Amino acid sequence: MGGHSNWPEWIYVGIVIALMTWVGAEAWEAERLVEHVPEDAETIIVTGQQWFWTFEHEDGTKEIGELHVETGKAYKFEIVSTDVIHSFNIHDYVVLMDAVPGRVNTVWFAPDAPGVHDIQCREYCGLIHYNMRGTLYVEDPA
Ligand SMILES: [Cu+2]
Repeated sequence: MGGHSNWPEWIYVGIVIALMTWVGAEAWEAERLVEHVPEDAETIIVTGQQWFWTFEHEDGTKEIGELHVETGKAYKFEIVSTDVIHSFNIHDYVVLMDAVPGRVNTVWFAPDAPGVHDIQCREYCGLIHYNMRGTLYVEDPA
């Protein structure tokens, strides 16, 4: 045993472990926030088909090609397809989820300000794919 001390190395190891724990916890929290659908979210069934989107609200109201939602609420999209693979995209709200035949994909969002936004299909799905668009209307509650 020379006069060598290990404590600088142990401090270094401790700092590395603390940093890795912190980065891991941050990533886990971000993941949880993105994945966790709020309890009170309203469900909207989104159906993709060649070449339009249909939206069905919880009360049974259906909209084709346009979707009306309110600020201050959270919405869970249950996304399905009746034919080929589409991809539901609200670019302004960073909503992007595939619509796959035979399964239900979910994604949620909570619009915060009134406005009008584009909805589009992000997966080439046939001849008129380019026209598979819709409009999102975010309105303040009446
Ligand atoms: Cu499509």
